[in-house]
Amino acid sequence: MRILPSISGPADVKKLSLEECEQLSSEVRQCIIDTVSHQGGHLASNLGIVDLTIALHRSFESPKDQLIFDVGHQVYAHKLLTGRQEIFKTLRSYHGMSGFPSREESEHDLFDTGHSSTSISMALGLARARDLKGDNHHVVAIVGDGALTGGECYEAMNDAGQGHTRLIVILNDNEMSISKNVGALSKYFKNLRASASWYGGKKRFKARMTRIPLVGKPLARLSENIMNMVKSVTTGGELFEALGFRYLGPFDGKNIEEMSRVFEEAKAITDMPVLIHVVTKKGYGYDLAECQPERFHGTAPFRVETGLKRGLSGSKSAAECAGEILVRLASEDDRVLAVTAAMRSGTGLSSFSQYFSNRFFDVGIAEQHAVSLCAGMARGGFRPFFAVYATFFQRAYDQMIHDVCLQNLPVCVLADHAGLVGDDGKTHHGVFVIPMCLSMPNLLVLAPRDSNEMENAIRAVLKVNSPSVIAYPKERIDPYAADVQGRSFEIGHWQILRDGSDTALLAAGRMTMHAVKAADLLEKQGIHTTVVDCCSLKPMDLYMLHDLGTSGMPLVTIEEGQLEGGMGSEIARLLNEMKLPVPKLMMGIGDHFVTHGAMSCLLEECGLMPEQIAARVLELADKENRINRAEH
Ligand SMILES: Cc1ncc(C[n+]2csc(CCOP(=O)(O)OP(=O)(O)O)c2C)c(N)n1
Repeated sequence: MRILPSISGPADVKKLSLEECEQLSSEVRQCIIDTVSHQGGHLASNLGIVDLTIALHRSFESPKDQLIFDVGHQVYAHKLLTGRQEIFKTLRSYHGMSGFPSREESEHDLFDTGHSSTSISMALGLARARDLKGDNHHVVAIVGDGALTGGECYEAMNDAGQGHTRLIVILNDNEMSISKNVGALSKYFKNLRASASWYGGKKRFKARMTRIPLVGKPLARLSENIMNMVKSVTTGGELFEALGFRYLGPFDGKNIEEMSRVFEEAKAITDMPVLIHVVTKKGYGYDLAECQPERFHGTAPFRVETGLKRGLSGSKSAAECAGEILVRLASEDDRVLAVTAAMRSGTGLSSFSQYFSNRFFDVGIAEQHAVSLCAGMARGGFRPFFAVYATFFQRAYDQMIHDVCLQNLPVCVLADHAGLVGDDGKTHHGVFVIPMCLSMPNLLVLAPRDSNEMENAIRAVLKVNSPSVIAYPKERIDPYAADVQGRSFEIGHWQILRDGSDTALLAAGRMTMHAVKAADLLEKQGIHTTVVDCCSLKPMDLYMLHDLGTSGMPLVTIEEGQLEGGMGSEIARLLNEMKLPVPKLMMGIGDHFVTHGAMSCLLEECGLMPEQIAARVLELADKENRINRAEH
């Protein structure tokens, strides 16, 4: 009999025997494999944490006890055990279940998260709130060894340690971030893990000694004392102890019984925070994911038997194009360096890291550090390129202003996944990057429409001595999105892709091609449209903007980002300064967070599909005509 269907909440998990928990564990894993193979999602991390999640729900009383999963990409088992089995099949689809914790979905999810290394701070906040109110529940942060490369974790531990706050942190150590984990700490965790096999060896040795008649027991005691002395010099959680935590571990993350026992032990420690080190295996239970945890960290739908992706992969992603361009540039210019914050393959830097291993730096999940590091490298005479998803670049807002722009250093941020990203949803859309950057003095902000223009933009910033951000989308991009006559990419210059006299559409990045498609639709309705690629968002092309402003055509701006403080707002501000009419229509994303789902659904929800753009321009043209007729 299957157990999973009978689990409607954590209370049902508590009723199970150990053997039943083990059966539940394989059923949960199977359900995750089946669902992710159809829906796509984070597979390897979720398979690795199943037993730990079951142990958590056996020992703690969620939602009274508060569980906070760092990042939140590994909560599939948690979702399945907290009453969400029915909707699990809709994982990551439009109007379906989120791939991350979601307050809207369940009282067992305390925060909507997707960015790394915040869980210990949030847990400490909850623990302090509990103590101030005189409540008595447990607060538990579950954080990966990758997430623990993020500095905020240490800010939080430093703070928790000083206050002796009662708090449980579980380190879910699978030796992996998305790729192999990096940094000195990953070596430290390796030593701690080595002590796990040491523990196992010690247990087996002691058991064997004890079986020797008469002298066995005293000998076992003596040898244990000696072993403990050796251990205290070689291993232990000194780092965490120095931060004021009690360190327990490492423990086997597949052993539900042992974890349950340790959790009970941790619950009884009330005078200080506790860190429990649990060793898990990414991809556990699905051979292909165990062997290729990086490939299966986040995956598109795939065939379970072969692991191959369903559907054709088509042309290159924008990230892959950027990576190839950087390889070309690095072979021409020794000053070119590449930096990633734990996203080597995601940002297309795998080849670069192989060809130029001494000019490639993976700093861990540390975007703030990455930006300041680039500032230092640029100050030292190099040309660092920091490739980062736009949403994670938000982390480094101040470093970008203070360490890069204020110093006017030639650091280039390749802001990948700019605009909407689809299935990952609200925590991952790169829709704030343009508004964030437009206000930074000295910064060049560029949004090329295709990979050819991307190369031109990257080459252009290498020729100047300024900080820059080059934003491009997640999706695959064409080498030549539009057949353009005339000049190609130049900083501070826009390009006219269609020349019409009725309306002018101003767009950048991916939206440029939506504007071209909308113009083609409008042409069929007899409306002749000018389409301007505003590829240089800062500085803007003031001459062309002036010409457009004086042309008498109604202007329409189209952007795949927040309207507040975005491209359209800036164009309106500049036109207003020129005392010219501001745009008649500004299309983009309003003052809200956009949900998850297929890209086409999200673009449609935001009114940014070519047909929708054309329809709104038609409406505008009708309105303008009526006004003109009334005036004459
Ligand atoms: C600030 C930030 N940067 C980058 C990422 C992308 N990211 C998602 S999961 C992950 C690796 C996390 O590793 P770990 O915490 O060890 O969890 P695991 O997947 O190994 O279980 C990264 C880099 C992110 N979510 N947030």
